[in-house]
Amino acid sequence: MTGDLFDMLESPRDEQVGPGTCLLHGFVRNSAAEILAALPALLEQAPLRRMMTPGGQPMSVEMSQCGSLGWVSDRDGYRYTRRDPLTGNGWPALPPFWRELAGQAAAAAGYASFVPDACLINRYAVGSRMGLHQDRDERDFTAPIVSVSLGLTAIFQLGGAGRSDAVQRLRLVHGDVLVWGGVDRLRFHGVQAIAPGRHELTGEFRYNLTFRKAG
Ligand SMILES: O=C(O)CCC(=O)C(=O)O
Ligand SMILES: [Mn+2]
Repeated sequence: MTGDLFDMLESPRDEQVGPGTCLLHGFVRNSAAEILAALPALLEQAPLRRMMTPGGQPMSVEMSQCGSLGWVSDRDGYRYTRRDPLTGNGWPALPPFWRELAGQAAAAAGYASFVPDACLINRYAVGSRMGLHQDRDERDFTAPIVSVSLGLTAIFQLGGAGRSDAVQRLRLVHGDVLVWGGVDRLRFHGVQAIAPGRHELTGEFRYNLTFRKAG
């Protein structure tokens, strides 16, 4: 059996997990090392930090941003800004090949012409989690969210239109890309506490990149 055929049999196909939600198994697995290699320079310009919730609690996940807009949370609420409040500088530019990969993933999920202007970089240590929320600080909900998983595995909770709707649990492994948009664009979602483990490329962390059209 050739390696390619073996890979095809081993990799599950793209999974339509909701009317507007597609799980692209392993979509960036072969580009993962290259994606991760771009991180240190970005994080040097805009360091990871635990932002405050509007209620004054530090978030569990460490975050940074790149693109012309970056998402910020503090006592004044959630919003996109052109400058990093930590450094006063503009956010680092979105690496062109990240933008291209995000566009390709969106197209594979049925969303043509996706051009993100913001990318949230989330770093989850073991035990970090993200509570159920909607991504609703973007100006235009016609563009999808493209979410790339790297490193340790996550259990992603995909809820419904209401906070207390039942959640579906999706296992997101290194290289998976989850895309949600259309009628699913405002579904609640979150990430369960990351289980202990070690990944050869990311050590004891999970990285998640979410690409958005924010402005
Ligand atoms: O880490 C994930 O898979 C999801 C992250 C997320 O929902 C967000 O950054 O808004
Ligand atoms: Mn989100």
